[in-house]
Amino acid sequence: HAALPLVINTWPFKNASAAAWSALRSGGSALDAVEEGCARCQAEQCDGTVGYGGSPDESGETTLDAMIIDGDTMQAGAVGDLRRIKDAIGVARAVMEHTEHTLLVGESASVFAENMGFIAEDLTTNRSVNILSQWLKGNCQPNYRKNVFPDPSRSCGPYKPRAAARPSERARHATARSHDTIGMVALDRDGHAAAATSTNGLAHKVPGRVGDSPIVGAGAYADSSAGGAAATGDGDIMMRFLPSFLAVELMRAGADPSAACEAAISRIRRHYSGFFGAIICANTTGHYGAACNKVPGFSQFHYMVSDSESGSPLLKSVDCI
Ligand code: SD4
Repeated sequence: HAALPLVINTWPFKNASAAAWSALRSGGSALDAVEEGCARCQAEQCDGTVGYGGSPDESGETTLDAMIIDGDTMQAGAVGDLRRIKDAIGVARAVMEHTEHTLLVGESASVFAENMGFIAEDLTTNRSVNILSQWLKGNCQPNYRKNVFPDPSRSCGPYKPRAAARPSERARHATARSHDTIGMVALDRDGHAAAATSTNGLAHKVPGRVGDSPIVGAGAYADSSAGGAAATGDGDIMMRFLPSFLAVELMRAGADPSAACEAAISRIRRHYSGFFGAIICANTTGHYGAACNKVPGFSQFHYMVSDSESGSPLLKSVDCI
């Protein structure tokens, strides 16, 4: 199925695939394509897990992580814990193009964005207020503090430190499974690669938490001499293994994309058999693949591909290993 140009992205985010595809077809670079694809998801609030108004942290604020990498020049830009700015992928690209840095975080990233002309606005919506208030009421999912125990006077909400107790890993994964991130890889007609991610992370995260998505080699990676990859899932675990970097390096060494994706998942599984996660991979000849870790409630992963054979976004799925 080698048919360049090609766009591949995590989850069934069809309009994002279409946006990236039309950027490529109208002569845009792979870099433009992944930015436009992620921007579409941010504007549409894909699954409530990309863009504003989703996954409020413990304090109720939605904060964004995003990254973009150019596999030709190996330039990259990223933002973590970005506040009050909707277009996280646009800010990531501005970091790449207008600074010598790779990653800006938190309030300072927002100030940078405002200085670059991005509009500051509240990212809260009725939906995110509702998610927070359900959580505070006790109709909640676990939070992300280790070695802590809920205030006994309420069954959830902000947690009090207490020694030697921790939320179960199982509960943590059940929460993570409802969260998706857009991760996208594009290859132009000549096999030039780019990758990008955009997410609002995990609901009820500890304020300041930054996931895998804006970390080069973790959330995504691209190198035009080998290919690209992007990951989704429990970023706190996945970022310890640089799965996107690993998959690209395995493709460089000759692995086919499916095998490279599976190996990246297997590496994490050696330590965290119950982790929630998936990865997509494409090599410079336009072959692609995906893999996911099979856990209760997650046995198949859906992703989108647009290539010159299909000419439009196609929904693909892979059985988890
Ligand atoms: C994160 N990796 O912030 C993201 C969330 C995600 O499917 O992809 N969930 O950890």
